[in-house]
Amino acid sequence: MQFEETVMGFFLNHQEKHHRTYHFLILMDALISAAKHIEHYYLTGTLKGNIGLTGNVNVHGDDVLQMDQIAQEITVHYLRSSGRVIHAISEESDEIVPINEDGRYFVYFDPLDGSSNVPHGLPVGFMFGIAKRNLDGHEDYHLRAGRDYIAAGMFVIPTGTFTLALKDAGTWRFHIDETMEFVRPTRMMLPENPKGWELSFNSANRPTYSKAVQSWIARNETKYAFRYIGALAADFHRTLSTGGMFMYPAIVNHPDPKKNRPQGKLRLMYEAAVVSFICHEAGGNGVDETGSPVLDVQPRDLHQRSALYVGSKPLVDDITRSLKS
Ligand code: FDP
Repeated sequence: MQFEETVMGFFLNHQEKHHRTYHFLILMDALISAAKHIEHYYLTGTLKGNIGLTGNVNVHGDDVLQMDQIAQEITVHYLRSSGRVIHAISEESDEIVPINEDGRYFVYFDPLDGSSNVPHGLPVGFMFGIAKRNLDGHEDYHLRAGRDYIAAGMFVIPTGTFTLALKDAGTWRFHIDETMEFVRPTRMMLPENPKGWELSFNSANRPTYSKAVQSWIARNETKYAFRYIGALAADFHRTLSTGGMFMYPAIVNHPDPKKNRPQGKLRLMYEAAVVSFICHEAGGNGVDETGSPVLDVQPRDLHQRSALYVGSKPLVDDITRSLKS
């Protein structure tokens, strides 16, 4: 028989090796429990009729699905019962979510990202970033740049995969086994050989991108395969395995100017910074529309948006030159 190392075994070893506290383990246990719970609801959602619309619209103007609400409720429940989280910032909540005054961590999350896949039962993401409360000083600010995160991760639901990056300790991927444990930590590094690299972006939006981005695509599109699932965690999961670049550029040339999104579409704190952090720990890079590292962007509001170019360094560096020119 073959036995695999479990995610908890991995964390215990990691914490011991780095002389860290057990608080982070408790938080990770809460996030993993939430992900398993969401995965269960997602898998059974079609049967139970849980995947339709609630009739509400969220802070971003998106229709709220029943699954969004279920995933939010589950995540807040587990974060609260962990006792380790002071505040959470969620895609599903307009305001900051107070969790536990004595908590040590800020958690930024999107419990069900990629909602257009939900009615089809196709992959969605549960994405999170974690920053530590400043326990020694007076400043306890939740608007943290990605560079300040201590960890970031994404579950691709319902595929049973979990990718986690730990600050200065690499990016790791886990798979769920027959007992519903995440097991077999596998170190992820973006492949250096460009042969299998892929590009991922919503090609229908192409005419709406800046001229610089449109010409970059025209110069590069025949060199790489093109893949787009339409859920950031699922698309970026591929990018990380195969190498290449995922992008969601700013929309600046829409025929209906009201539909332009010069700030980009993705949310900075629980989408763009999460995948940029994961990518950075796997040897890659992530930049915004100005070509600046996403991890350096200081958020000014909870639901700030960002354009995103993330993946293998040579490609991100190349598009950065175009963005800056
Ligand atoms: P969605 O709007 O379906 O929730 O930011 C959310 C997100 O999905 C990402 O997961 C995904 O990468 C992107 O938006 C998809 O947007 P398009 O439908 O415009 O391609």
